[in-house]
Amino acid sequence: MTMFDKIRSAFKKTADAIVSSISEKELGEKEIEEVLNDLMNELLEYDVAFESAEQVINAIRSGLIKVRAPRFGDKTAVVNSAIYEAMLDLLRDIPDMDLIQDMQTKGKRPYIMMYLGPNGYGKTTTIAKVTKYLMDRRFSVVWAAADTFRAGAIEQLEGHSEKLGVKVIKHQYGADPAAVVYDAVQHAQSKRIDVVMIDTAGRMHTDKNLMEEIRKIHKVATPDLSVFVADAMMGNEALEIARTYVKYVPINALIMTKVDAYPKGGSVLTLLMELKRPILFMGTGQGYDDLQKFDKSSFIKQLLGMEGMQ
Ligand SMILES: Nc1nc2c(ncn2[C@@H]2O[C@H](COP(=O)(O)OP(=O)(O)O)[C@@H](O)[C@H]2O)c(=O)[nH]1
Ligand SMILES: [Mg+2]
Repeated sequence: MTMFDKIRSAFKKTADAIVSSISEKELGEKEIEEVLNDLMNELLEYDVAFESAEQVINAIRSGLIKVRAPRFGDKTAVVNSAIYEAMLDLLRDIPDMDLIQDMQTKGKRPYIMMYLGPNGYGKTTTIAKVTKYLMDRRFSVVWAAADTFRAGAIEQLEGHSEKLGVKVIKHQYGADPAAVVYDAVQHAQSKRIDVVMIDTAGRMHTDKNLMEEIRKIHKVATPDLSVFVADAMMGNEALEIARTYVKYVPINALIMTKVDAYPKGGSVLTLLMELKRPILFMGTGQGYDDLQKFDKSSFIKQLLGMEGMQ
């Protein structure tokens, strides 16, 4: 099982069933409803939230009703492309975002990125991956060890920094994270470093004091991009947590981690649809290069098993 296998098989089953029913006769509403009913159940099983699943079903229904199957020729392609267009249309309000393009548009040096989310979701690992991505493209990066709370957090960051050759700005454990951020930004300014990445302490959304603290760090940091790091395997829990975070700090983008270990696949679609923030990257493993740039069109093709198509 690899990423998205389950949800992909659900979409494939839908397309196959539609194709076989149009080869027998005109595509009737009754057949469509039966097939979509099955799809709905599978989407729910694979972590798509109820409201999102309903929207998907409605979009695909309106797409399929317009399908005129060719008498000869490739019915599968026609059906797949109707589903693809319906899905793309469904996501039209959610922009794609390219990190480097955003850096260039904002034109700020340093460009400040703040990473947010609960413990274990993959913030620190993702910071290392995105840093490698930027360094491979000739940008310089410095890290702010603003997780001064969890034992071992600074050492974990330093472990990555030695391998990648990145400087870490740190204080003692228990120090004010906002002060660490301030120092890191000063450092970047004086050394003309392109990007500051802020590793914040993981916190549960229910901890009001820690959530207030994140608001304060955000105020001092004035990040150009605050990223919520969402563990794909956590499904609806990640969605609820992100919804609370949004009440405290602006979240500009998402990174979905651990999609490699998550065959169900539905939470990526759910977070995208429910939070309406662009997904910058997907984490696809524990290595530094296990990072996939996200765009809606390739994502939908992945879900529909259409990767090879133009
Ligand atoms: N398989 C897989 N594991 C990941 C991915 N991203 C992070 N991890 C693992 O998740 C665990 C927690 O990551 P960490 O960066 O420490 O999370 P943090 O507490 O949010 O900083 C570590 O064991 C990482 O190796 C990913 O994309 N795929
Ligand atoms: Mg961490």
